[in-house]
Amino acid sequence: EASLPRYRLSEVKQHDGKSERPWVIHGDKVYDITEWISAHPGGSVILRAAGGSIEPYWNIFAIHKNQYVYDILQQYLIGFVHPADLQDGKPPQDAIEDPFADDPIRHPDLITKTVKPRNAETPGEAMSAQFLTPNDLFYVRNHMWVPRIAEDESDDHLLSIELLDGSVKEYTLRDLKAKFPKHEVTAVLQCSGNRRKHMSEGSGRATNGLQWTAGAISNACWEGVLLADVLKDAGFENHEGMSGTSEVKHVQFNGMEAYGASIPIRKAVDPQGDVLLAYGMNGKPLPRDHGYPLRAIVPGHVAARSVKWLNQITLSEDESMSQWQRKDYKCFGPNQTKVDWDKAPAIQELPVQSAITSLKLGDWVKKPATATSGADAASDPDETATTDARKLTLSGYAFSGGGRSIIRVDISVDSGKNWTQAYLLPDCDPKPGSPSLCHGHGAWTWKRWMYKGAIPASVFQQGEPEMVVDDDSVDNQTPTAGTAPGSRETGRRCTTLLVKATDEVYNCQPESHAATWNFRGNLANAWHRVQVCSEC
Ligand code: MTE
Ligand code: MO
Repeated sequence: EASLPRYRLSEVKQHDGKSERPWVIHGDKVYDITEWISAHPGGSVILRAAGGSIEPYWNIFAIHKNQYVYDILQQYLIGFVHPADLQDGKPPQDAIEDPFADDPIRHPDLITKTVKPRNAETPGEAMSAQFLTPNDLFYVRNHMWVPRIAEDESDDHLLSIELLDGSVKEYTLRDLKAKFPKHEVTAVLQCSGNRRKHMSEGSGRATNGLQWTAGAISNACWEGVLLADVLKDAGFENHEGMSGTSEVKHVQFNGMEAYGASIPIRKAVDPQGDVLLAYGMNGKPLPRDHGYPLRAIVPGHVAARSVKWLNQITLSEDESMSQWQRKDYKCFGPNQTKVDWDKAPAIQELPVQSAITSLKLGDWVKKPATATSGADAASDPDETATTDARKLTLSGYAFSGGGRSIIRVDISVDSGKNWTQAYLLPDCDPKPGSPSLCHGHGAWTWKRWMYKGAIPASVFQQGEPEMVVDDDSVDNQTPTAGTAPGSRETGRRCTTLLVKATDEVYNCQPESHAATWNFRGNLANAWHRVQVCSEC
């Protein structure tokens, strides 16, 4: 080893992803990875690191921090970094490229969870205010950096489709737009980790993963071509393999930065499934964060399957080999923490979900206020027994996977003793000039709801509520706590507001997170609880 040459960083830099012999640095060592590229499990994405240090990439793909990976790399050692370019035995920090340096600028109102990679929630009021989430307020979930495709090159963006027999068809984005009819589908994307923080706090048990509140969900109108049309053109017969020995069971999607996932073929070719290869979002080109220039949109399924920066589709008997298909997005029982990943199916269709995204406590009113739009609020038995009540306006979303529509949203202002129904808002955005609405074959969109009513004074309980509540995702517009007129008692009095939704096949949400707790914190969909307090 000692006899190996020393290379200046400037020389290493010339061996970038475009050179004939790409090199990478790890520590003070230089490797020629030319031979590794075809065998690298993550594919040619390793070229992203070529010409510089591989460490920032390995920090993203934690899988590399394994001895066997170092052993592989060791085979490709060709020399060392020149001592003149080393500080404390390593290339200086500013010589190491930041994989995220080219990420786009984001809207300041997004609620940032992590900066590198970018993960950010849609603010509560943006979810309540519009049926279609504006592009720059749509939640962002990136596992890696954002690939860059120049605007004038986006029509040349290449999608390759590999059939079961190994043959490959290629389409540029220009081909897709020219060859296939344009379709518009309005669909929600919801991350499998939406409300994970509620699960952690509500169950009192920590979960692995980003601690999202209720904002890892958004709704947009997507424009693109139908995956089913493209697969047919590429030579896939819907009934292929029925008589043969092999059969296509999954459609694997790959993104340019090495993210991958798959969906069952049944969903991909379902004429009512509305799976898109999308290039537009709310009447504009896809923003970079959301997959520019091309992404899959799989309505009704967990958003992890809607692969962004899509450049490769593979028809296969098997699911995608990626960790996002084989691990990560699966659920186990509350007692199961050391698991055999293969024993659980990958999450596809989503369960029923709802959340409060905006809350406004109004004035105390002398007479019990009856609901103006909460359908059954007037029959609330508690209300007739009180003399004072505090006005309340709530809004939020409800959604169910698989195209199942929401039939009812139930609200309780007294921790679940009494229930009433929220008003389900019409889907269109009434503002003139807003993007035209587009509909698919299923209920792929969220249902926004509104509740206007009042909380009887008797409902506010002294002391802390027994339940841990989830309220930090809610846009709480109550300026300061008010005072119940005529009350002689003092102290903090609280109640818990609840929302739960039911879908068209009568699926409903679990009462507690404890019952559906899973160590990865996936599919947190227990009743959303928000505590409100008044000083009396
Ligand atoms: N596709 C690629 N290429 N890379 C990613 O990191 N994240 C997935 C999915 N598709 C991801 C991806 C996950 S987990 C989610 S929740 C959605 O994209 C988020 O889509 P959005 O950022 O447009 O909201
Ligand atoms: Mo996700």
